[in-house]
Amino acid sequence: MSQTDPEVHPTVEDVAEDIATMEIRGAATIADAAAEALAAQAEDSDATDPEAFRAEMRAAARRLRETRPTAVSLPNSLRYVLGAMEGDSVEELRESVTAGAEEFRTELDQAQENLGRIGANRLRDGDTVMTHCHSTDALSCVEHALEQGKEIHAIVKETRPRKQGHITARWLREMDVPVTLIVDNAARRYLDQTDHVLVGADSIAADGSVINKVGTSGLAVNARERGVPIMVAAQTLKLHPDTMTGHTVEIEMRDEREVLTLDEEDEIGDVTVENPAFDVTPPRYVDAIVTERGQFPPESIVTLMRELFGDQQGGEPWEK
Ligand code: RI2
Repeated sequence: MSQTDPEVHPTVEDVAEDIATMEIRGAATIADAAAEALAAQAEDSDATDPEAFRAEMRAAARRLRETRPTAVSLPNSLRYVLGAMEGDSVEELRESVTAGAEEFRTELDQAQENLGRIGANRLRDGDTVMTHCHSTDALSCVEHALEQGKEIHAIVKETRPRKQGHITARWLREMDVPVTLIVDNAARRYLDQTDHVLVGADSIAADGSVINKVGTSGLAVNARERGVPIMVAAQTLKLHPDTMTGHTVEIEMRDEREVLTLDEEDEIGDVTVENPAFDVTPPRYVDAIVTERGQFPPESIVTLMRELFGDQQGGEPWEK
């Protein structure tokens, strides 16, 4: 935060902290929490003039933006809510922000539902999906397949270092889906028993590359070699507008202690630990990107991006 930035609301501070520490995680969930936090900032603001109110909202958005760099759902959410901010008085501005946040959150839920219904059509009765990490968009496809009366089995990768596969296993069990949990290194062996690799995305680039939890690209290469289709469930909130103008997606590097505890390091000796949270799967390893607007071969996702973002240029609303 710069010296001149106004104070942000404690809810914004808490949500930012929870996103950074991954108490709140998953691209869609992060976007939802960020929109809710902006609404809290707007509701409780005691700014007396419109410019002070706008400055507070920008400071809150900046604080949320700086937490994690890779999932574009976060800046897309902030852009949506701040883009809705309009009015001449504090009251008008406040109302426009809270209404924008509510609308965003409703659309997010709706998009996930619609995406799930489309993705479910790719799954046949009796299919086995292999999952990586935990994606609410991916699980929406399974949920809708079950609603269509299909029986689905799941092979769930543990997903080191944070074992987010455990969250997926829990959700699937709540849906009564039979789950086989495997360590990441066993994935290739179990591809023989898999009908679809089903993953989510944190960002999708204009060339159709999929940025998702580290390990996705290796899984996709192995799946392609075994002839198993790779399906990416990603609502359009995951499309990264900056990649249309040549920018690349920053890959978050997380704390080395997620990989190696201090005690473990004491035993091993001094080592360098690298802990990238995400990797990039090139479009040639992806069969379909399933969005709420239909399913797309990765190479054609750019047409949807042009339609959604147009020639969107210039700085972000929180940078003014
Ligand atoms: P949904 C997660 O990142 C995973 O990489 C997951 O595939 C992706 O977000 C999308 O999740 P992290 O926040 O939006 O766990 O589909 O690092 O829930």
